[in-house]
Amino acid sequence: LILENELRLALERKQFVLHYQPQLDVYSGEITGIEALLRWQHPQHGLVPPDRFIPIAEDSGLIVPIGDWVLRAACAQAHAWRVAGLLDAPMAVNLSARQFDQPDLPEQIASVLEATGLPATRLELELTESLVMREPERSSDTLSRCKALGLTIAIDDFGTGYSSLAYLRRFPIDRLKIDRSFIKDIVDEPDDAAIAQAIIAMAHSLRLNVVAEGVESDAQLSLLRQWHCGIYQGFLSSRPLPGEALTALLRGMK
Ligand code: G
Ligand code: G
Ligand code: MN
Ligand code: NA
Repeated sequence: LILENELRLALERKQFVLHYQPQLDVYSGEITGIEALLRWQHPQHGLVPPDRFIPIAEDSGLIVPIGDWVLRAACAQAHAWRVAGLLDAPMAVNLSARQFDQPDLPEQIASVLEATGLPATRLELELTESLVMREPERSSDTLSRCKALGLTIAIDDFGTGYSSLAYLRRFPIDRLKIDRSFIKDIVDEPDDAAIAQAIIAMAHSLRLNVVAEGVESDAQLSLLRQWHCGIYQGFLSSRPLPGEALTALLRGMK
């Protein structure tokens, strides 16, 4: 059982870490982006995954200072890879509802970008479909203010919420991330293949780019290529890795 107070201490004691998962071009294999994923390095329990503590962080409001730490750490890492000449692709950060609802979110982000030196064009925000659909008008306004800074906006876990793509398209968004649950069985289940293919085609016709999540096999990747899904992410290419491990990988690619 994780208590709110433990989370507060974890933040004070700097026990949060980010792992990073590459996003790749389906054709060239080139790294086109990185997603930052939060973990808690617990002194007794080891590495705790976010599902175990983010709900508590959200309920308690602690997700706001934790999220601020995530944003700073991810931007600082992206800037470090840029100046080292290792990677110049955008860093994607997941935002929770509480963070998204902060009235001064765009100003907070602008100040993190300024402090870390990362250009706004190298930061992407991932927001789930259900998050932005809670209050569509308000979301649209917040997203416009973020876009005005130069950020990229991705809709995460796409397909699991209740929005229609046409409705969502009225938001100033750049890309869709097709939820892993739709990608999982595309090789064996014709219905899943049809759904994935339809999402990709519709996204293209609305000029959104598409990322397939949770790609684990070459057979899945080959279908995604066939369907012109531009970008993929998943264990096939890499698990989320600690910063140092990804730095080593990027050095090895030079
Ligand atoms: O990395 P993993 O597959 O365990 O992530 C599980 C869930 O936690 C995903 O839904 C992911 O979006 C979410 N998550 C990971 N890192 C963060 C973060 O920094 N902030 C928020 N709000 N959610 C995150
Ligand atoms: O909800 P979000 O898309 O942010 O969650 C990303 C989560 O998916 C992370 O926790 C990450 O560890 C996990 N993940 C990434 N790639 C794969 C994969 O290929 N297979 C599985 N099972 N999980 C993955
Ligand atoms: Mn995500
Ligand atoms: Na997702």
